[in-house]
Amino acid sequence: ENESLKYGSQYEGKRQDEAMQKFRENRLGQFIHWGLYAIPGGKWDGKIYPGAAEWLQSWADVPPEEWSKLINQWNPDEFDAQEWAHMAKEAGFKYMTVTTKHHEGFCLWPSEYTDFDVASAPNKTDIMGELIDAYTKVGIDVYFYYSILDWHHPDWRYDIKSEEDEQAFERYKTYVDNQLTELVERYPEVKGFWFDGTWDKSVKKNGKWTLEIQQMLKSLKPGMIVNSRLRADDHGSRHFDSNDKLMGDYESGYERRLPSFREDTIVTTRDWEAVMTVPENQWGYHQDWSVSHVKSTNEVLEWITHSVAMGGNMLVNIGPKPDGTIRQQEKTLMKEIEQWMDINGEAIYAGDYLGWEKQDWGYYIADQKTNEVYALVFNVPVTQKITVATPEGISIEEAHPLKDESESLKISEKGPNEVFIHLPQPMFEAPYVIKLKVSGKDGSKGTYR
Ligand code: H79
Repeated sequence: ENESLKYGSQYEGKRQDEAMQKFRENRLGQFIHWGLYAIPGGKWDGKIYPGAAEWLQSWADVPPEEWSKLINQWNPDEFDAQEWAHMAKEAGFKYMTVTTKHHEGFCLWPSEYTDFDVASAPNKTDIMGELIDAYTKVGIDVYFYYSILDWHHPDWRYDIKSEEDEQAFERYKTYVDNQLTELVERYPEVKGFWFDGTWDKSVKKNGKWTLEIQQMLKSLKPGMIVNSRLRADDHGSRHFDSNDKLMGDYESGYERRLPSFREDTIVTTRDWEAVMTVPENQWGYHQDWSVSHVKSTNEVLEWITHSVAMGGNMLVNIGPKPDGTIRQQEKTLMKEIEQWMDINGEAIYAGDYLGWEKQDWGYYIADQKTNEVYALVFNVPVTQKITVATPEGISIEEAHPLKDESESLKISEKGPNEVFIHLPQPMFEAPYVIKLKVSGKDGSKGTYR
């Protein structure tokens, strides 16, 4: 029996309006983490901290007064928003989410409500303004990351235990409301918000406020898209309310991890987005990437594919340097994503869960609009053949590699409702994508759904 909640889920099922459909079809996005933390880049007082660079203030126990002096070194003189946007466009990113303010509290736009912002730094460039203009101009949707947790603001509280805490947190709420309104009014092109830093008791005790933020953003701009991480309900239940219903417009709990095909196929019934780092756990710029494994391009492509194959989106993160340039490893990664997406992007954009039995060689992706089916091969069997097992009444008529669609791959019968698709020699250097022509029970093509 469902309990009646005042601040729980607001609607059932997936949003079907145009803005949400666009979000869902974008599938591949770029995440950008930029702030003062890029300046020390994981190093404080001569010591390298292997933890996430944007958390250095916490790892090194730096008092906010000391951390805030970094503002005097904010000098991204090489920053070129158009160059970033161009690179992202070429790589095939359809949307971009950028930190307006991370946990450190530094604001990358000139804010009326604080001096801890770019307007008070040596280089006063309105970073948000330049980015949203440049990205929007090349056709990339822009979303704003905003951390509720704030290590700089004197009124932020982790919990509310006294009258004084309550008053302080009320002031903090007003600060956030003002800044969010300011962001939407200054940058009306913004498509949505990605909230973070909402796990503390203070926020859990303010479920009502998290709903009010969501409603305020939607009234400021109809169609606004807000992630589930913002939300807490009447009892402090997060992402999902006490009746287990999703809050916000899509689930944003998959951070540096992905749902399992065995246990988590429930995700395919809702909208969701995963976010990933290229090193093990570095979002902001860290000067020493040797502190952890750095994912290869093929690994990144597998994370993207895995998400889309389960009906989700993926944000791939970059952490620009303090001077405004992007590190070579990230540029190379984007170039290689571009080379793969140029050929295989049609399998990713508007891709969706297919529901056929998962095979060890890789992933199926269904197209949301065209009824196409793609097989994305990551693990090549020694037999040089992949198994495709179809639901009853569905058969595979043709198989064409996206590399060259005029080529046909041999199909042979393996068993009832099971075929082999014969792969070409030699080994692949990148995930190999095959477009399958499928026929349904009545012999007509594309009727499998
Ligand atoms: O912005 C990036 C990260 O900095 C931020 N989210 C991504 C997108 C992030 N970092 N860590 N987390 C989110 C997860 C939070 C972990 C926590 Fe904790 C565990 C918060 C509370 C328990 C670490 C340990 C911080 C406090 C205790």
